[in-house]
Amino acid sequence: MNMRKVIATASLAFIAQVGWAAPEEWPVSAGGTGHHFEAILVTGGITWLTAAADATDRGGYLATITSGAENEFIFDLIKSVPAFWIPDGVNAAGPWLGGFQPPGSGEPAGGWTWVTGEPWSYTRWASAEPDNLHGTEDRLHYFDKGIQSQPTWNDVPGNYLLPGYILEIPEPSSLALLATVIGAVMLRPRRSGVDLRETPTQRRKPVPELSARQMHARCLTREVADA
Ligand SMILES: [Ca+2]
Ligand SMILES: [Ca+2]
Repeated sequence: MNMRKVIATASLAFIAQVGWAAPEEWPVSAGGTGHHFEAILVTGGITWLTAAADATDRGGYLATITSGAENEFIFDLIKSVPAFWIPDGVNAAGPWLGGFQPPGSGEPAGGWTWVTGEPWSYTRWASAEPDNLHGTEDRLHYFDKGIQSQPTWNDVPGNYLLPGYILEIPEPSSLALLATVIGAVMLRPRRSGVDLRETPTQRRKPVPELSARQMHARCLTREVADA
């Protein structure tokens, strides 16, 4: 068992998960992809990397969004479910999505990548996002800025404990290929000796954008050197 597998297994051992509902298909007949989506609620919160590993274990991946219609379809799964949102009185932090910045990307908007390697063509950033706050934000999640119930996105550090994630499950025939592609995408460009892994000890309390300003010193993202 390699170190990556050890870390993923250790991380998953810490979380108790509750699937919110049966996966919902985005039908081809309705202009969709035929993929299924499920909002996964995680008691105590979950980091981005642990969510990504859990999504793989469930036969899918963190949701990737390449159109406004897809963004709206996914957002409808969670927009009226308070458990998926951490409000701070001004904004609300929602679940993880499958976007990330490989190390060395231009900031704040450069290098954004979907875990599947699909084109980063559509975006729905919240106003003034991505802002790479404190220089540590490189993972994507839903962020309801101003509590306006809009399907907008934000960048945050991957070690935040957000309330869950969106699972996307493709058609069965494409699963094996996608597993290979996702592995390749998530491990590609990186600085020498550094990769995208985390350890359980890096997990921190969930903090919405404003609170993050005070929490910065304790929320710095660290990366684990290649084994
Ligand atoms: Ca960033
Ligand atoms: Ca941000």
